[in-house]
Amino acid sequence: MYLPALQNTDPAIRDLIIAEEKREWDKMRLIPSENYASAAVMEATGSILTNKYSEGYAKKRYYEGQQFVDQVELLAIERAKEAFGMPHANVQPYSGSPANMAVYHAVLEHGDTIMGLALPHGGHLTHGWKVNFSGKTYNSVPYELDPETELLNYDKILEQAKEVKPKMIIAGYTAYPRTIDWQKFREICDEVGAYFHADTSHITGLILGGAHESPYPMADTGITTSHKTLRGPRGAMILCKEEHAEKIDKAIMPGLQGGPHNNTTAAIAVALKEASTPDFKAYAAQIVANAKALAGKLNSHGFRLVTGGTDNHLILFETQQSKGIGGREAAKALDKAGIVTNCNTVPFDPNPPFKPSGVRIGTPAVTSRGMKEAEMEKLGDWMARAIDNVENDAELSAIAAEVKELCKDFECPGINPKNW
Ligand code: DSN
Repeated sequence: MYLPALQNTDPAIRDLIIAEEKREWDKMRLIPSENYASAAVMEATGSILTNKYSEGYAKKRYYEGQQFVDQVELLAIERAKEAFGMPHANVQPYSGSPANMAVYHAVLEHGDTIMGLALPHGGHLTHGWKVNFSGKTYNSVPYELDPETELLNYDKILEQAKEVKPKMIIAGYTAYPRTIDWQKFREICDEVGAYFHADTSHITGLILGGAHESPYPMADTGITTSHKTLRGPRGAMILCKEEHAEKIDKAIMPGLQGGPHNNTTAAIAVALKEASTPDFKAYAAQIVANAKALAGKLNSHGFRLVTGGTDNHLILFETQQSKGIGGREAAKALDKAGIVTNCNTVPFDPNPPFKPSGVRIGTPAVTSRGMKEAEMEKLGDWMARAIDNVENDAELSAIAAEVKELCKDFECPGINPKNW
């Protein structure tokens, strides 16, 4: 019997977990922020470390009984410092949003001017979007992508920064398919006297695997979630220069959070260990190779790709003008066809975020299953077929059956179908 204690206590939840495991096994998961955590990461996440309260930091806790939890946290910190090459790491943030909040709280005053990429252009909510705390607490003056190329225009960002004199510039995105020139951001920040804050959440796995340049040690501060390309648990880390360390630690605890989630901290340590292996390097390179192959295939089917392609794990493609199908409609049809994506605005989208013109996809999860370029070719064909048949449920079900058949040959880390 699989999950026997749950079967005894709460069979409804057990059934839903197994149903989700089957969904994750049977479908091509292309949401670029999702992945498969390894069995080792899952064991740490599900461990008894969840039982312990540890407000404070190693050797300076408020409660007793920290003999082992201190070691877990110190190990995670050491691995984070070494992986990113930064002098200070805080591994306690519950996720990316509180991590960003803590950094702003530590180095900014309320009302200070910040510049992050506008949300509809691929920025994150917490990079100064108006409905978010970051846009309400700080004077957010977002930068945008170049209307011609849909790329970051570093000259324009510098021009804007000289005009608005931000205290912080934020780089790192959720829907930008190209590499980021961190050195350019360092130079812009130096020229206007701003802090350079990097949010590498989406691309941390690529950075640690050598498939994207690192913003460190150039950035003053940085955050990353731990569950995207990094493939760890749902959590986050903050990296920073020594001069910000004390303020950032205080901003997390007691400023924003109580006890850290020690089971997550342990799983972050495991993920960082996994990320230091040659296998992880190969995985990072394959993510990019797969994204390029899939992008090429979609392009050949007549989809307009934002920026014309990809250099990382992510592809943003336009469906409204390319095919006369809205992004949401396309994403729903793809889901019925066993291909899980999310609808997304494209830069300068004439349509609102709830009815955007594009679809965002990424290759981290399918790459974790061992899929390669040949599978991406098939995937691109299925996607085009599904979007050509958004109202044809029989055709979408037929594609889903083909997808499921292919998925049978590719194991999902952390899931064992023999358990069912
Ligand atoms: N929700 C994440 C993403 O999908 O990119 C960002 O926080």
